[in-house]
Amino acid sequence: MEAAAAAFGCSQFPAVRSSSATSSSLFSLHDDTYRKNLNFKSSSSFSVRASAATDSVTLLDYGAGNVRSVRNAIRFLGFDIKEVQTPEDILNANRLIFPGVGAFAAAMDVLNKNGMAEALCTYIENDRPFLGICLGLQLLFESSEENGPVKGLGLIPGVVGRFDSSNGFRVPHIGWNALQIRKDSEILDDIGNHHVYFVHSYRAMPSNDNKEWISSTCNYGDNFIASVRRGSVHAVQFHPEKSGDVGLSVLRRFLYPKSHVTQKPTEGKASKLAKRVIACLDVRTNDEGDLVVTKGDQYDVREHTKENEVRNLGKPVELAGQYYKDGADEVSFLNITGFRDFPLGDLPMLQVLRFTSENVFVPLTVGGGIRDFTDANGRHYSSLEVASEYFRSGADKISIGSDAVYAAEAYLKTGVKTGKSSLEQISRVYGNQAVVVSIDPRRVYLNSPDDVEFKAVRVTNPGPNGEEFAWYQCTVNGGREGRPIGAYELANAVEELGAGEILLNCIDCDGQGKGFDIDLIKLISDAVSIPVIASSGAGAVEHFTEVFRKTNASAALAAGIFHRKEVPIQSVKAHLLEEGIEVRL
Ligand code: 1PR
Repeated sequence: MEAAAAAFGCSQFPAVRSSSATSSSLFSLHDDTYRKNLNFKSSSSFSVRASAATDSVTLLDYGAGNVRSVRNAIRFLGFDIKEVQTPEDILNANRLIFPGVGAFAAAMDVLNKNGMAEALCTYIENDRPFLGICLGLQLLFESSEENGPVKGLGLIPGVVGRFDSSNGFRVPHIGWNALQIRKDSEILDDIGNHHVYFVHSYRAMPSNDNKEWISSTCNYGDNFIASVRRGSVHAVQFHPEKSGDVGLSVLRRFLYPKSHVTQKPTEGKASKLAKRVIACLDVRTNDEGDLVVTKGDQYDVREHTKENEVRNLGKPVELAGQYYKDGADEVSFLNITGFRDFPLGDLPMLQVLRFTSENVFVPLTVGGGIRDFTDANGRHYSSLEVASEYFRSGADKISIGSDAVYAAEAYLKTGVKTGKSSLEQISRVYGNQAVVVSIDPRRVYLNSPDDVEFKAVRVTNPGPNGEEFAWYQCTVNGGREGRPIGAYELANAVEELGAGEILLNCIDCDGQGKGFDIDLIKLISDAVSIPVIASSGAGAVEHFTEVFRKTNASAALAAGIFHRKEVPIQSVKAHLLEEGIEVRL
């Protein structure tokens, strides 16, 4: 099953397999115990629930995936969820939501085996209210090339194929892109001017045979099908449950057809893939045992006082909720002591994810401590189990730091992909779009690029002794240990090993507020064909413009300026917009 679901480039959020070791029973303590320790404020502090539940919606979760975000969004909108247990539950549904997760072949296999494929076809052919999401759209087509060809439900003419990365477009297609509305689609009314969140490597293409179905397209190199509609049957390639207010409004229109539409999305003007602005929360336990958001200077997170306490900049769940409200396109949590603590022993971090994902409807990434681990009792946990628990708790992507460095070093030494590293395993099972590699390099100045075996660049600002070159040495364990590998070599290796995105930090710039390391970001974003997130050093709105103008970064991440409330996310976006850089509003 895991192998079958090996969703390379699969177009969906991570599929989560059950695992006895990480079953939720392992974490049976009640949420309330942790709300207190996390200083968690009730969700009502940053969300307004829709009117009380008047109805239920039937959810087709065929057991291969993590549909926690869809569940959270449905509940947030005031609906109860009925689970599909049998094909009859599909036929008896009032409204059916099908959030496809995992790989096309694995999904079809499950649907065919348990009789649900036939029930789905009957339900849809009878024009019953249906909303397919992501793979839930692709499965309606005749077939897919994903690990295939594999036959789909065959309701819509066409073949689902992979994006072509040869024309310079990064694959997976990750981020907020604009829709071109092709026909009246009820659930998409008014959102043509807005960005919605996509994450996929496969897509269906418009043709004469399927044109009657198409309600919107999206441009990413080619025009692909972003949504279809016929009568009461809708399906979308993007993720409404991760598309903020605009996405919630799509779900609301499906759940409350024609009436009860209380909220229109705000004004916007979208035309292509937007540059993302990401808020990052470095999280750790302070000396009093509370989980706090901290932020260091060049990775030193302790105050320079007599007490030398961990800098406390706020509460993780509250800050994440605030950044969502402020317009962050994604929120990242980095468990910065994860390298020495066992993350599955770190229940508060998992609870942070659970509570955050109930109210934050943009992608959540979590990193820190993702590796194989043997506890004091000799019980072995694989990195897959660690990642699985993060996904199950609400993460959409996981981020690997130290362990990816070791994997890349081994790969470059032997030239052999063992398939055993955490990066390879998680990517194989969950798809590369779910795996970020976080790089923590330190600049090392050189007089000549020939002084080192790693890729060096001519630096914009010479070093302290007039050095004109530098290489970027990767580190592990929160910057504590330098490794014999450069950021350039690491980035290329981890792309080959299955990373879907790179989070590119720079220890020298971290917390300095003097701007991103443009030389480094240009080097890496030109070297790989997966998206690169520029991180470290943002101190003013102009720094974001600079990084997007001068490099091929797909996103820019900041921490300190947001936590210290020096520059709000809205100001960053307003400035980017003024400078002609497309962002999601
Ligand atoms: O090695 O897999 O356990 O992952 C550990 C993760 O924790 C890595 O992603 C690593 O970057 C992060 N980390 C470890 N120690 C620290 C530390 O600060 N002492 N945080 C740390 C690194 C990186 C950023 C930061 C930006 C933006 N933080 O994402 O938030 O540099 O900051 P700025 O805008 O204030 O300049 P593993």
